[in-house]
Amino acid sequence: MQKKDPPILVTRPSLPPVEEYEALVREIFSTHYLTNGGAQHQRLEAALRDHLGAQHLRLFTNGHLALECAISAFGFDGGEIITTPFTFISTTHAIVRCGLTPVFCDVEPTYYTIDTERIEALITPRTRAILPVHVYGNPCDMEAIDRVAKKHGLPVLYDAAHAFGVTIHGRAVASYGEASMFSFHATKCYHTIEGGAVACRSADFAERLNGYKNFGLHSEEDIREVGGNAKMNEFQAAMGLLNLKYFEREIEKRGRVAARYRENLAGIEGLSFRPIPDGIRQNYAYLPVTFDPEAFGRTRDEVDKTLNSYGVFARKYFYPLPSEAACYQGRFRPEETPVALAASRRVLTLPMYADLALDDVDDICEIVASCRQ
Ligand code: T4K
Repeated sequence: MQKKDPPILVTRPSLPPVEEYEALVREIFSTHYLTNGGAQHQRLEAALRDHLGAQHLRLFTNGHLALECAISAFGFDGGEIITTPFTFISTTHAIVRCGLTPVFCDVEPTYYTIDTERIEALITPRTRAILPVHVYGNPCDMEAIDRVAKKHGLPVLYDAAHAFGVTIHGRAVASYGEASMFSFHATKCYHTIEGGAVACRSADFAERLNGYKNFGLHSEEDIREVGGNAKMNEFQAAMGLLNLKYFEREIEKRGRVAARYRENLAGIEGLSFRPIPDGIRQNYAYLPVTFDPEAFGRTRDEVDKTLNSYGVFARKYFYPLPSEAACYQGRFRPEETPVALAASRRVLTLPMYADLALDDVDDICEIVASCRQ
């Protein structure tokens, strides 16, 4: 097989028709209102609140700052947050940068989401909240998390960066917990170039989010929080409005790509996909494949290198674990979360995007299958 030129990357953002974006940009130009809650921003905030089934929703300039603002809005004065290490470094950094200590709970081996059986043992008088992650768009066991949280009077803040549009038996993920953070980064299945949102239950919490993302300002003379600047601008919001219009088509196309991968790679010993749970409406945000080196005969890293030699660039999301990151050296014990540690060595997220040609998927699968020994 020929080397892919141009190379195939792990993702490629979808874009709306340029004329439609131009039309919205013209509106922005005509008003000279560029940021700080302009017309496009207000439209998008309302549209996403409805789309995500949230009671309240606030937009942000990116998902990471949305997460930091959400943690800040709880008003904790130090303490611990129970979370998982099988996530993008952003989750851990947000907790640390807000002055709290992450306590890592291991993940369960099927979906790599928080192992709800292990949460209770980690709760101490210093625990302030639980921060689970919907990994690759697979939702956590939110009913079980809810039970533990209620029993101990702890709030739950979900990192739903990967879970835009995911529903469980028709119920939106944003309707669980106190709040959920969504990322709208260019690499996500729904994007606003850079961007994010926090969906939340209470109007007071939403009001505090307004403060944290805008210097604590609630009016010119009313400064309530030590807030920063994390506001989404009008050009981002315009992109968001259009991508929302085309979201169903995006999911349909991604679904076809995912189905082709599953079909082509079915039944190969040592290679597995995450099962699709009953009642889940997936968003096909990522295409994670787990390689068991014993049964497959090759390691994940060897498969990755082989793909690279054909011009295909997958990603090792999430390796290294945040608990192993150089900036946290000596602070955490990755070996205490063995399931997450093993997953970080075995999972490769293969190229996944709406316009990935099915012929290219076939080629990628052929390369992967040929690695087996
Ligand atoms: N929590 C979780 C669980 C997350 O996964 C993330 C972000 C966050 C919180 C924080 O949300 P944000 O603050 O980002 O909204 C990417 C994304 O930057 C990041 O959003 C994402 N998770 C993470 C999993 O992946 P990188 O460093 O791997 O991205 P990069 O630049 O290497 O891009 C990946 C591939 O996509 C490359 O092959 C190039 C291609 N690409 C990328 C961009 C930006 C394009 O083709 N076009 C583009 O515009 O982090």
